[in-house]
Amino acid sequence: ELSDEERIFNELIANEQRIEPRDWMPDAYRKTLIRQISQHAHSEIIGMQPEGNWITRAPSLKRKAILMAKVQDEAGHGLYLYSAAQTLGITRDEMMDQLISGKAKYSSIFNYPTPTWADMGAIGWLVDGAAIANQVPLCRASYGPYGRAMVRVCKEESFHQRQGFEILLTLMQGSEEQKRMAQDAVNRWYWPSLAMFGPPDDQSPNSAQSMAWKIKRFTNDELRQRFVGMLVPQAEILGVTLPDPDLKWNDETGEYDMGEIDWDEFFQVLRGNGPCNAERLERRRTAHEEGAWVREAAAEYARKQALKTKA
Ligand code: FAQ
Repeated sequence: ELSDEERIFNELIANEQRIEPRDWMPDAYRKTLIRQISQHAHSEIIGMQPEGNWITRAPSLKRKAILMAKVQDEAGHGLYLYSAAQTLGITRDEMMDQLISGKAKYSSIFNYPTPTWADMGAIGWLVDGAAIANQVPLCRASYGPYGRAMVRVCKEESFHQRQGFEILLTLMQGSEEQKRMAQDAVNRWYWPSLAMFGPPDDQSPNSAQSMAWKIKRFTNDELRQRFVGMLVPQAEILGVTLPDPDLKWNDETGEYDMGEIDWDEFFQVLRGNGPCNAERLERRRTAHEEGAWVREAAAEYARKQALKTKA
């Protein structure tokens, strides 16, 4: 026998309506949203580091201004998403503790290094491209604050994706050395960007329930497939090669066949053993410690303001 609350919840989901913070929801729904939204927020915040690495070395004032704006957008997305997660009853402090203690997950992709300027192009094109493919359907997520956050985030990611594409296009029209640098960055980011969509469907424990709740609208493999379909014509325009010798159009399935992702590598990165996991966490911890005085000052200011309004 379903309770009235459960019946109302199920009807809202069935009718494509939204669950809002004060609505009743199953504990497991709340938990999975806190998990996904907080991981997503952490990804945005950690995701500032690989590109932050190039702000001081961008090749021109214009490139520097664009890169700074992009990295600031990522901070904004993170804060926006932390706020959405807070509507579910977790505090910012709890999430921050989970992140800096190394307990929380964030996207595997941000544990790879950015040795060259072309990496800024490859991140925008491939990483933001994958983020858009994954997040456009999340604009219809059943939880209101998350879906609405995604609308704005996706608009900004589209700009990010184009700026990355344009960096690569400029390099591909440059010297032989610049072309080599662009191709090398694409070679390094291609496979990790495909892994961003998560494990294959038969190894994705959360997908079925999240789809039933209409948080996720497509499976990991469906979105990955769609992403590859978007990349192929864009790679042709750029003149870069996608580093998958098995990538080939299949007339029967109407999709691209592709090579096998290195899932061992993916799970190693999730366990903390990627090339930059330790560095990313260490940097985040230091930034948190260095920011302590800002939090203290803000709290003190708020305390004094509250006293003033009382007086
Ligand atoms: N990395 O059962 P599933 C960005 C975990 S874009 C690390 O399939 P689910 C923008 C997963 O959490 C990147 N962990 O899980 C940007 C789960 O672990 P748990 C962020 C991963 O949730 C661009 C376990 O594996 N985007 O930041 C990954 O149904 C450029 C089993 O997996 C989002 O977070 C991974 N790649 O599907 C910023 C999008 N994949 O929690 C800066 C929202 C899976 O059970 C620069 N999230 N795992 O311990 C989602 O759409 C979903 O959470 C998926 C995973 C699709 C990522």
